[in-house]
Amino acid sequence: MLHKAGAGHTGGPLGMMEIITALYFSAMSHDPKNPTDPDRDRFILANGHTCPALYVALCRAGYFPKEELQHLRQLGSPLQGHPKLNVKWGIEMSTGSLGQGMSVANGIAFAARLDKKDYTVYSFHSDGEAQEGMLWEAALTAGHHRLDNRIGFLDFNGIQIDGFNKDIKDVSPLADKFEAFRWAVRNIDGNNMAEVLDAIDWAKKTKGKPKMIIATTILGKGVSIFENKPKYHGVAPSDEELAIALKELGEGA
Ligand SMILES: Cc1ncc(C[n+]2csc(CCOP(=O)(O)OP(=O)(O)O)c2C)c(N)n1
Repeated sequence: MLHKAGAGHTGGPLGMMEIITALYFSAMSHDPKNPTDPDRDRFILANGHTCPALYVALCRAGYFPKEELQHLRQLGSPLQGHPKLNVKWGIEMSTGSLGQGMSVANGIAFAARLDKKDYTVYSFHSDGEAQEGMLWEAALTAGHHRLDNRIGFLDFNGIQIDGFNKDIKDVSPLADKFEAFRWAVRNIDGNNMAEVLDAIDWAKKTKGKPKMIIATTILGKGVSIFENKPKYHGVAPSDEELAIALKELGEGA
């Protein structure tokens, strides 16, 4: 998909596939045949640039046909380079401006409380995004209001657009920060499916607070030439790189 588009973000999506898979194929209550169900769980991809991960999950779940993936980033396609609100295709919010997703997720969680609905609002964030002040304002709001219908993930791959997070503006220690903002926090290896599933189970059972799962992941996971390399934050694979990637991912070159 990214190779065809000739542009886009390769590394982040590869590193978050275990979490996205666990959410859409195990944890979340959703039905592609009834996408506007008022009782569905919601998912907000705050680091919207990683949307190829979301698009493949939504496609595989049955929200839209596979051919549509070939139109990534083309004018007129619903699958833009950053998510565009389209509930029928499972896209719950336009995102990409880093920092805003936490507020959006809180708003939906407040709506659930007012409507006396018991759906869960999941949000997904990144370490680069955690440099945005707005994220912390919203984290404070969720903690203060004990929004326990909120489950967040923070993808700590240590890389952002210009290099390594620790060199640019270190967001550590994240667990201490969220705990200080009255969230329940769990640290996991986000590329270990058993740990991901166990953490979601923990988050669903933990009441009285919003929950944040801080997931250490590897940018570009599964493809040796991409892994942990800041360059692959935001470039699409070349012909040669695509062949290597597909081979290593077991899809055949
Ligand atoms: C408010 C805002 N400022 C700047 C950007 C440009 N931008 C896009 S991705 C990115 C880096 C984000 O870091 P992270 O999500 O940790 O990167 P990844 O893990 O995907 O490499 C930046 C600064 C943006 N999308 N929104």
